[in-house]
This record gives sequence, structure tokens and C-alpha cells, in this order.
Amino acid sequence: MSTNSATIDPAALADTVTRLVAEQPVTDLHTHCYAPSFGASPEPDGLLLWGIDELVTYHYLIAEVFRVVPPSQLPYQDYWMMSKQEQADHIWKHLFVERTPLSEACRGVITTLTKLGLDPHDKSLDSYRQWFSEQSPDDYINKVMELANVDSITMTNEVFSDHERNKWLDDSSIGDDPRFEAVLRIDKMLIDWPSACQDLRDWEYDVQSDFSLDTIEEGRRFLREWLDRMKAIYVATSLPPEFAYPSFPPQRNHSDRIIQDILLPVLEERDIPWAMMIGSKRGVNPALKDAGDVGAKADVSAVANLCSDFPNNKFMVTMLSRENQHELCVTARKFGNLFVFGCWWFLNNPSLIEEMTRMRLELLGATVAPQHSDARILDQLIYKWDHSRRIIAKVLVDKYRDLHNAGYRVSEEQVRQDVRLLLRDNFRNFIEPTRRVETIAGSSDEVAVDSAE
Ligand code: FIX
Ligand code: ZN
Repeated sequence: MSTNSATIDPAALADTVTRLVAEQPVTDLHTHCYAPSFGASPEPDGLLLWGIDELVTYHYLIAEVFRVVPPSQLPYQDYWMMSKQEQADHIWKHLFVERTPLSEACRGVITTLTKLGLDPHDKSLDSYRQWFSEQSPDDYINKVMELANVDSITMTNEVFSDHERNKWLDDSSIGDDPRFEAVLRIDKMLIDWPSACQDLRDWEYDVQSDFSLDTIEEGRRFLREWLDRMKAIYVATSLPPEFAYPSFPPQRNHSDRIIQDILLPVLEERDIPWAMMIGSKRGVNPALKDAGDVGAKADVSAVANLCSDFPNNKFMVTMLSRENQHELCVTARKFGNLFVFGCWWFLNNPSLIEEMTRMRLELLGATVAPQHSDARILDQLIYKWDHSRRIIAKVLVDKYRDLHNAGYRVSEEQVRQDVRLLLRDNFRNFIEPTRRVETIAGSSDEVAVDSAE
């Protein structure tokens, strides 16, 4: 490989890599943040959540406050009856004023406030509320994207939510904000086909849960129409730990038929990936609502079987269990149509991000997307990326040091390229394979995604 810039002095390695990681804009490939055209909090039906009350009532923090003030002292239903501001005051008091905000989700609020120029030590939320009330959501998005150095926010667009679906139907330009890209999220089709079928029939697609008649063609029509309406860059599904392909026993819930006959043919024809987020167990404590889910170990062979049986399809995969990560990396060595991404949900903690990023670089080199934010509240982009960037930089420094000890010097240009691939271009190239990218050798290479090891 030829390089066109001087090699980095080992003494300057940590500072240089940390700076280059901070400077690289990131394409955030999975969030739950919405463009302001979908309405913004505190409007009751606004889908863009932002501001101090949303930040403090993040569902990660709801789970944490019930460890400190258990339901024997504050019953779940009493918490849910409170106004958003009362909930935020309760969480602030117990997790931030009366205790040290040690957990990752608590630290995230502190980082966010500090980076916004606010002192995070206030005992009351009132001054923060005042500051946020002076921001307009539209300009504030730009400020957050600048602080987080995020160049594009990928939404999660829930077609099976009536509320969101109606917004898309009512306004054909709702998805046109250039800062945001859409993703068609279709969990219900794979998890509860009879109910998804009923919805599709209500929306005038002629589908039957037993796959008779025109079900396949009509199911495909549904996906095509919504991919077009949303201009979706991929289709996403969160799947339980029991997810299997082929399913066991076969035919139990028709998921094989949906995958083989409806979903993958449409995605192949459009050259759009299917993102599988595997390992979420929903509603283990339903009283906690969104905070009541857990993760569990899944079977990675489902991923291998899909990648092998559908070589013309592209699969993006993240798994929720720490125990699945090594096997997933090894599987990705075998299939060029498998793209590993992110440290999802309960794995989005410094110790686990570090372990996973290290393992991925060792097994897969710079061919993954090491992180996505999963931000639900816009402001969280600031802390999620600040925290993750520091860890990614730390791991890269170690890897370049190892290379140095092996007798190899990296240049600043090489580091810049690695970081660009990790934080943006690997994902872009995977979803858009004919895109041309500049390499450090100065050539313009067409990216291919279908080469197996
Ligand atoms: O299914 C998902 O996309 C999950 O990321 C969320 O539903 C989950 O609640 C979450 O916020 C995780 O970070
Ligand atoms: Zn998510």
C-alpha cells in the first residue's frame, strides 16, 4: 500500500488518533430520533423528543429510578400518572441530586448538559427548562448535530404505528428533511403475522394469514409502496432470542414464508439491506413499559443460514447478548453480505463497547460500523457519540501501537481513512455499493460487498 503522508510519531499517536476520531463526521445508522416535520415534544403527539424533561425521563433512567425508589414506595401506576415534568423532577432528585450520577445513562445527561454549556449541578430542573424553552427545535437540531459531529440521522419509522403511519399518509413531503433518512421498521410482520395481516387487510392489501390467494404479491406490494413512500435506506426488524432460520418447528408462525417469499425478494430487487436486531425479550416487566425489556442469547446460525441461502441479499446485524458477539464476528468473516454494526442497548456501556470494538477490529479489521447511537431523544446524540468516540479512539491507538511493535508505522492519512470507514463509509458503501470512494492511495475504487472469504 502506498501512503501519501508522513508516519505518525509514536509519542503523538494517542493525541493524533483522538483528534482524527473527533473530527470525523459520523453517519448515525440507527436512532429513534425524528425530523421536526413529525412534530416535536412537548406537543403531545410530537415524535421528535428533545429537551431536559425527555432527557431525564429516558427509559434507561426510569428503570434505574425504580431501583432507588422501589414500587413499594412509588407504585408503577402512580409514576405513570405523573406529568412529564413531575416524572423528570422525581428522577432528577433521586438519581442526580441525592446520589452520584454514576451509571452510563446518568453520566450521559451530565455530558450532554456540560457540552451544551450548562452547569450540571443544579438541584432543580427549572433553569434547564428555561434554557431549552429558548431553543427552536429546527435550529437546535443543527446545534446538536454540530456538537455531536453527526452528518446524518437515521430514523426508525414504524409503519405499524397508526400514529406515525398517518403522518406519512397525510404529508407526502414529511420525510424530505435532508438531515434525516428513513428506515422501514416491520417487527410485527415477523413476530405476529396474524395481527400484521389484519392490519394489512385494513389498509387494503389482500393478504391471508395462511398464505393463500394473492398474499405473496400483496405483501410485496405493501413493502414496495412503503419503501418508496419513505425512501427507506433499509428495512429493520428487532427479533427475539428464539429467532431461528429455518424456523423450528417449520411453519409455526410463517416467518420463513415471509422472509423467503415476501421480504427478501423485494429487498434483493431493490438492493436494500435487511437489518436484524436480534435478542430482545420484550415486556419482562410490563409495568415499566419501554424500560421493561431485557436481552438474551440468540442462535447465530440463523444469521449464517440466511447469508448463505440468500447470497444476493444484504444483511445488517447487531445482537443484544454479549455472549453472541464472538460468534457473530466469526460468521461475518465467512459472508461478505453480512455487515456487523453497533453496540446495542445494554451493550452501549464503555466496558462492553471497548471489548466489542477490540474484538471486531481483531477479527474483521475496519469493515464494521462499530457504533450507532440508538438515541431516542435528540440531545442524546451529544453524549452517545462523545462517549463512544473516546473508546473507539482508545482501541485504535492500541491497535496502531501493536502494529508499531510489529514494525509498521501508520500515517495520518491511513488513520483518517480507517476512521472514515468506521464512522461513515463502511455503512454508506454497504447500502450503496456502486458509490465510488477515495482511497489513501489516491485511486477511486468501486466498492463491492459480495465477496466471501
Ligand atoms: O428495538 C429497538 O430499536 C431498541 O433499540 C429500542 O426499542 C430500545 O427501547 C432502545 O431504546 C434501546 O436503546
Ligand atoms: Zn433502537
